[in-house]
Amino acid sequence: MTALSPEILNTLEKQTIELPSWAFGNSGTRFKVFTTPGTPRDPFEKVADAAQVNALTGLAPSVALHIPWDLVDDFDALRRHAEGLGVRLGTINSNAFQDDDYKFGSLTSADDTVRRKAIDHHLACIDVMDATGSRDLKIWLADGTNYPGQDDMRARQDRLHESLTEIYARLGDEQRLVLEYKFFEPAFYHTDVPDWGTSYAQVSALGDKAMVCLDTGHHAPGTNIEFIVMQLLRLGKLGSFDFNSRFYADDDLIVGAADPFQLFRILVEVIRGGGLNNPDVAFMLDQCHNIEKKIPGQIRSVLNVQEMTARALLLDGDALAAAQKANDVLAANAVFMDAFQTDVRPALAQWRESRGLPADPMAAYAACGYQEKIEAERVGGVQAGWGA
Ligand code: AOS
Ligand code: ZN
Ligand code: ZN
Repeated sequence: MTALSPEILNTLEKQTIELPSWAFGNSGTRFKVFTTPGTPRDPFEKVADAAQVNALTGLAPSVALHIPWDLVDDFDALRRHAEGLGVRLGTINSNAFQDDDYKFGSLTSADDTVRRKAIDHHLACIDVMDATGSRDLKIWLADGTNYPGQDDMRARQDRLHESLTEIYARLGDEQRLVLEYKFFEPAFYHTDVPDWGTSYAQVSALGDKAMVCLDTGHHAPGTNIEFIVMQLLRLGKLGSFDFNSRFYADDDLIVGAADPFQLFRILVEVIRGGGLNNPDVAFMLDQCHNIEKKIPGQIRSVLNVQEMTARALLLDGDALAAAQKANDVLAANAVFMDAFQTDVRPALAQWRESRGLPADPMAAYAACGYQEKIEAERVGGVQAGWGA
């Protein structure tokens, strides 16, 4: 069995991954949303499910909320509910994409009334952050156009800057804004924040409290994502990750499921760039479990991140640097692949047990009775996005 050094275990012990509330709701594609027995009926139940993931893995102490999907009358009550279950409320995700008003744009809209509405929504999200104690406001925009000539791309970029400036000004000293980019969907011709460069340009124009959010599913196929990770860390502007995996587009599948090697390569650059366990670089999941059970889906996800982090920490930096210096291409690649191909699962299982956690959190969840309980108790769970 490959041993993990005390130094590596010490690093792994500090790792935290934020869970998205919407991962616990029903979801699907535009063809069909399947319902899953036991699906949460409100944000309190989503938080309770997220707390299960944390209890069994020790990896997920916070839950991201989506507004208005997770709007409640009393955010202080939701905060106390979370804390009572050993988790806290994390990033607040805004939503300027589900109203008819936003058909032609939100923060980029040429219609002042619509743009005002979108800005006000973000200001309201910051009010929520004040109540929940959240640090980050995550902005993902569906803004874009479908046809060449449909709108003036440059004017939209200018209006985006003006809108973000107003939102940024409302942030408290300890709060941040992270701007997520995505190369297409729902807009098919141009998207107003399509790539890391645009996000970087926009957040750089705002100030230190504005950072880039990198969703691993938001790039064209074949993109070298670890290069972007390296560059954003180098520039001090990588604020957060939305982890998931994809085969084709923004599939939002379990992180590490489609391409474990890519996850390894990303984590190598995170470690290289000082982004691991760095509070400036938030690790979050952005996934949907369309056909699998949601709680074990999230457990599998955080374990995948932990496992690949352990493998990346095993990379022999000295041997790699020596091979690189000697321009020994094959030796450098062999050092890299040795770390990737090391099975750390038995060592991680043993380590979990030594910390009072289940050696196999998936099996522990299946045996604990929680799934049966929620399936019996909860009737009429809600779809991710359109719930209470
Ligand atoms: C959309 O594609 C993005 O990944 C966002 O992070 C979005 O807010 C999230 O998927 C919830 O819908
Ligand atoms: Zn995302
Ligand atoms: Zn996405």
